[in-house]
Amino acid sequence: LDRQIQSWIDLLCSGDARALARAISTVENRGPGWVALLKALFPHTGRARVIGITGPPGAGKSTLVDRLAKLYRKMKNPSPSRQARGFDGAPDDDRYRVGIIAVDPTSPYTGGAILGDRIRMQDHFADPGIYIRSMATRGSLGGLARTTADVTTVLDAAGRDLILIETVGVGQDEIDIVRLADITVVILVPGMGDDVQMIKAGIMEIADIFVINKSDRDGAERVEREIRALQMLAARHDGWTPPIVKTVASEGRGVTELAAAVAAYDSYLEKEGRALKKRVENWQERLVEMLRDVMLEKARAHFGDGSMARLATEIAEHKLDPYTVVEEIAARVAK
Ligand SMILES: Nc1nc2c(ncn2[C@@H]2O[C@H](COP(=O)(O)OP(=O)(O)OP(=O)(O)O)[C@@H](O)[C@H]2O)c(=O)[nH]1
Ligand SMILES: [Mg+2]
Repeated sequence: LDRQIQSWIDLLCSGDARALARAISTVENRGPGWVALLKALFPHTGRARVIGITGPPGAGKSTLVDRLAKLYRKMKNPSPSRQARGFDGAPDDDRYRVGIIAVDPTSPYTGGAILGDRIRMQDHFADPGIYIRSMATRGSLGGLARTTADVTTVLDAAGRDLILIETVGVGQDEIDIVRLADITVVILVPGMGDDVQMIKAGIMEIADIFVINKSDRDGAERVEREIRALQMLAARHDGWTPPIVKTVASEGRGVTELAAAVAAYDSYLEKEGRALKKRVENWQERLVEMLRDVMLEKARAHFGDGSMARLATEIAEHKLDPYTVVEEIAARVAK
């Protein structure tokens, strides 16, 4: 099995798209050997920049991600991680290679592989330098945020220099997902009304860059003023003031400016070890989650799902107290 995994990984690291797809499926479905695979892949990771892109439904996230990916494909990567290794037969190996994870997507991309079997046959005409994966599985086995993190690991190992993660910015899952990003872009649009309240609540504080998309519509200035007002109220601890970039994604306007803002934040991160610090914070949270998963799984294996229900019944009927139950389960799992 070890040798099998090794040759699989060699294929994957050389940029083979089929090996990549298989690895992602294995990780996503928690299929046989998924932990062994991630363990083996981890040493090959840490090079990719992960960019989280979030915002309300229909804000133009997919359109913008698509434009951004195509722009990066035209840009020379100053430090290509796998020089001249022949990437899927693509001659432009010195360009950025992009991976896109679309979480719960509703609209398709045109850049690389496209969502859904219906249009998957277009793969042949697409740029192998853009790999797109959709994750539409709510309540996925590992939890959406953790699965997304693991898929990011796979893409990183596969030599994707930039990984763009699109999520609809609504729930805790989405906030967790953008937390695993190095750079978080929050997209707003004019005329959101009450949505701004939602944005204020959680998303506001995670934005490294703001985008006002659909700036061809009335009200872009007003959104900009609102963001500035909120920024005055709550300055970031690290001293970074998130820039505001106006875009019209459907026409490709402002995309170069967005890439410049990303680059600016990237160099800011590189200073004073900020990137590392952020990753330490991310890992601290992820470690706790991973531990919780493993412990829970052990507890479940020990008792079986049915006995959890039985214990719950006995607690509800006050025949048992929950504190003792948890103590006993923990003691058994620890053995
Ligand atoms: N007027 C205008 N329309 C845009 C702009 N950007 C995107 N759109 C349109 O807005 C619609 C939604 O765009 P998507 O890119 O699918 O938006 P999304 O945020 O990915 O949507 P969900 O994934 O469903 O949340 C599409 O019809 C786009 O063509 C823009 O800058 N101006
Ligand atoms: Mg979308």
